[in-house]
Amino acid sequence: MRILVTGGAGFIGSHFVRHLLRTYPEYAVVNLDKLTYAGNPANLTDVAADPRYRFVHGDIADARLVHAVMAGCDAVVNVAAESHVDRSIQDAGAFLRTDVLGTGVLLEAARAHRVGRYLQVSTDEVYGSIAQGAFRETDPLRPSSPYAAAKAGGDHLVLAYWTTYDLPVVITRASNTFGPHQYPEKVIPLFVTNALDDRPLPLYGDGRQVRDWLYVLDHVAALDLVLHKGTEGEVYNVGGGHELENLALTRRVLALLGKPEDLIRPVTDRPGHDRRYAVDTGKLHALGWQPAHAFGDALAATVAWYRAHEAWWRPLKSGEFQTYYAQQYGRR
Ligand code: NAD
Ligand code: TDX
Repeated sequence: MRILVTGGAGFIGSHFVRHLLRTYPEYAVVNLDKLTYAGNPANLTDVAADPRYRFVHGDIADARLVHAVMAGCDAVVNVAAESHVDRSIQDAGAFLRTDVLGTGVLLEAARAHRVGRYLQVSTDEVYGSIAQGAFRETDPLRPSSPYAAAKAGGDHLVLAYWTTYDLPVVITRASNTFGPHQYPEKVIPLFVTNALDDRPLPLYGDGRQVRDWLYVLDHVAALDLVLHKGTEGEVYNVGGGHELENLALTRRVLALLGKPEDLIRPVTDRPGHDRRYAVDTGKLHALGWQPAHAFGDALAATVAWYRAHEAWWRPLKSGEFQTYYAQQYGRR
């Protein structure tokens, strides 16, 4: 089995590539990644020399390249995306190109090459905010941010290729994911690395927004299960089952680091900020998945990883990141 994984140099993609190579000795994995600011070959140095692994530097929106790379692949897992909500609010262009157009290019190539399975890695953000209860896979999509809208566009295209062409697709919609190798713009790695430097933690609005936290190894186990056992044309929610307000999360991070709570700096809220995400994961549970990592242990392990891997994250917080950070937080 040869699997094309896109975005395999990013956070979730690199964990998924490693998981596939470790779990299935007979599999070959091709990783197509553009190496944007979020793509980092250092995330996969441990598998780089594996003869079953091949890295291709390129763009999923480049149709000619995608057709060449997909030839001979049995399955495609599209993990590649522009993934950060705040950047999509600053400038949505790259989000439309990668998350919508790039998905369309992959689907066309998958159809042409008759791949046996196409997995679209999506997000719970496509449903929008929910005050009570949890979204089911059949609920309408009401994305709030340009990022979420672009991901919803990708999801609609994927399902249209199932309806129109019988392309054997599956979709996962996962909740907020955390763990080692997450780019330090997302809230957990940003707050951990700021706190390690005794810098303020910019908490948006009243800090009472709720996210459902999912450990990255549980997320990739869900991708594995849906890739192999999911029903064609179906969507599967993935949720950690651990809801937490941002303020409570921030306090836990500071406690794990032994840092004072006066590092918390309330700042102007994110425009269109979704109050709460929650997904019903009954369908995936019925397929045989449960989160295997307790939230408290996984958060402690993640904080410890960032503490021990300064050489990984410190270079990422210089250069382009400084410009982004000043634009995002400078006036707040
Ligand atoms: P990330 O930003 O860490 O990684 C994205 C990767 O995609 C990078 O390696 C980047 O170089 C690559 N990429 C971007 N544009 C590309 C293009 N045009 N062509 C080829 N490669 C390109 O993202 P992540 O947090 O690992 O998220 C991965 C996927 O999971 C995304 O589709 C995201 O929507 C989804 N997701 C993420 C979370 C989360 O909490 N991080 C939760 C649910 C779903
Ligand atoms: O500086 C910050 N201050 C703050 O209060 C940042 C970066 C975030 N936050 C808040 C906003 C959210 O309520 O923390 C929460 C989490 O923020 P992010 O880490 O930016 O994640 P979110 O916007 O919830 O989206 C994430 O989960 C779903 C991922 O970035 C998406 O890729 C995924 O689809």
